[in-house]
Amino acid sequence: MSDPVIVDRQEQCLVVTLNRPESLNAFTVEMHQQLMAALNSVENDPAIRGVILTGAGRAFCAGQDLQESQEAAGSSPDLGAVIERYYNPLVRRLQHLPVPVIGAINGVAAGAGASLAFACDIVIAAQSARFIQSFSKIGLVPDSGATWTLPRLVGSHRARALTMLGTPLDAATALNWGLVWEVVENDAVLDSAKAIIEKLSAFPPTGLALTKKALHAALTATLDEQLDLERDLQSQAGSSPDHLEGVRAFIEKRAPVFTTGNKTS
Ligand code: T3D
Repeated sequence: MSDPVIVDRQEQCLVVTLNRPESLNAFTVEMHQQLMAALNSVENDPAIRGVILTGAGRAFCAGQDLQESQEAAGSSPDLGAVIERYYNPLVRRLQHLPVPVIGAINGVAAGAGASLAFACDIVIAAQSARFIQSFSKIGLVPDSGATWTLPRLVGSHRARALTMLGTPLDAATALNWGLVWEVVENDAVLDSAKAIIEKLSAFPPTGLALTKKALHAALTATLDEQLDLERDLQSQAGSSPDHLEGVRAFIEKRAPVFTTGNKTS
């Protein structure tokens, strides 16, 4: 049997592919474990400048594997415990990774699969992508951060309709509503994501990592808190060798040579 997650290091980019196409890449425990191990590996490899998350076959991810859930149902599992053990750490991991995570949404993203897409830093969608908050249809509440990300991305009322009705949102509407950065031809989604990481790899990583941190904090901070945070992060960014090199290169009208890896501390 093939691995439920394929990890492919391509130069400075880590391509992580959810690989259970026969069940639309639905999450099993094994898949969670392999995905987390892949994301953890980024911390130990300062040369990695970005992660691409995508799916094998025609789907991105159909959320929790309901077959596996049903098999476990005999022992009446507490779904809150499943969330605590697997889904919440995953969303936190993505948020706190020091490199940008690009969601290459190659097809349908349903349940926690859609929530996972919303948790990525930049989302590229194939024309065939659909985002479905399927939880209501099976009597669950949206999880993996969707009740937090979705209202912030599309506004409270659209978030309510999407989560309560479970209506599939097509790629064009998702673009229009600000859920995705770009919609591309189906077979171009991975290359578009790689092109973004290639572009980002030319920039100093510390600044990008701190930008990610600032934007995340902004979602819950007051303006005063955010101004203070920007000051502190700018102190950190401004004292990095890459900032000095960037300014020097600009003044000397030459290409910069950045030397820092993806660590921020
Ligand atoms: O532990 C916990 O439960 C707590 C955590 C919850 C987090 C969650 O994510 S809950 C939400 C779970 N996900 C869903 O409810 C989505 C279920 N899937 C669908 O609604 C549909 O499959 C899609 C809308 C995503 C796609 O529809 P369609 O018509 O394109 O494909 P299909 O025919 O329904 O699915 C193709 C195959 O994938 C099919 O298998 P088969 O018949 O060919 O052998 C189907 O059973 C399988 N599949 C799709 N989604 C799942 C799945 N198998 C297991 N789990 C799935 N989530």
